[in-house]
Amino acid sequence: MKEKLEQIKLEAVSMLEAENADLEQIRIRFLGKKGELTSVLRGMGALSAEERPVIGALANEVRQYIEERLADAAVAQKAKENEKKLAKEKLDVTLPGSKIKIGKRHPLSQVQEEIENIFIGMGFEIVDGPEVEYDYYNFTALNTPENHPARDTQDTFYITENILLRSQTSCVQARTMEHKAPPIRVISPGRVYRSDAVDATHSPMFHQIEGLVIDKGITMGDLKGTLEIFAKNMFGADTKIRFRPHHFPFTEPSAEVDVSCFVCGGEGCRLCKGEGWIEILGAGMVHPNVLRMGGIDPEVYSGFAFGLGIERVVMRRYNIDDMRLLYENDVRFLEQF
Ligand code: 2U9
Repeated sequence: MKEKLEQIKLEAVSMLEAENADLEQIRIRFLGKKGELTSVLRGMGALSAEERPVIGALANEVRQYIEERLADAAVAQKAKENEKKLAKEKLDVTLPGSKIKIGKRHPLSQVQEEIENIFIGMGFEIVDGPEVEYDYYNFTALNTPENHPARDTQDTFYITENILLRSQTSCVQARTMEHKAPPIRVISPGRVYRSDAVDATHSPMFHQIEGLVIDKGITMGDLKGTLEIFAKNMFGADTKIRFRPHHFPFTEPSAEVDVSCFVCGGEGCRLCKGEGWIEILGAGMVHPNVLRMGGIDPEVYSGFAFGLGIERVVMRRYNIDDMRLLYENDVRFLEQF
């Protein structure tokens, strides 16, 4: 029996040393209920009283030995597995990385933000409103008569008889007057829609920024001063502005506002077509009817308003001769700005 136990021990060791040994199978074969060691212990009844404790002790020793070697083998196998896994997951940090293309903001967004920052610097707040608007806020509240050509379905996109796509952002300011008491100092940037065919200078959707200031004692001098500061910040410290009389239903008096050409400084060049001036803005003193409809007493308060098309500024500044380029999203064009 002693020899049998030694044989079991040797056999177990040799199996454990084999590559990829199946440890569970070895455990069952030698230590399991029907295993070889168990069957030796069962046969101990046939031994003499002197032999029994000797063989019993040896059997326990062999069992303990096999158990320990099984545990060692399990640790070794796990370590080998981990090593293999790590080798597989090894990262070559010296490999060149794949270049990430970083985009940038669209020139329309860049210029819009630049204009916003100039007015924020002068204490203006940015206000936002719906692009789908009632004709009341787009026209009526802005003193636009029922028969005005801008109300024509040829010029404005109507959704129903009294709901439309806003044709100017002035409606946001008309709404502001209703819920905010003066002093009011706001600008409203955003998309506007007009029923125009697409060509080099027209698009049925474009971007505007309009401004509104209402307080006691506001004069045309405040309007001129504000727009002059804007023009100098936007186009350069030497920029001058010029007002030409015009007509808008929502302002009286109204003016078109030119800035001195930022390429030639007023001498006359290709950009300003020899004029020395570039038309950029529309402006005027808020019509008393507009104040009244906004719930503001024109006997107490006065105000000025102005508006500009962002596309026009971008096109002039970067000498872009076709507006469609701004909407095509061709990266070769956009990455230049
Ligand atoms: C209220 C009262 C008056 C906003 C104004 C203009 C003049 C103007 C155009 C310039 C080019 C729009 O993009 S464009 O076609 N805008 O000339 N806008 S005064 O007047 C207002 C606004 C709100 C309550």
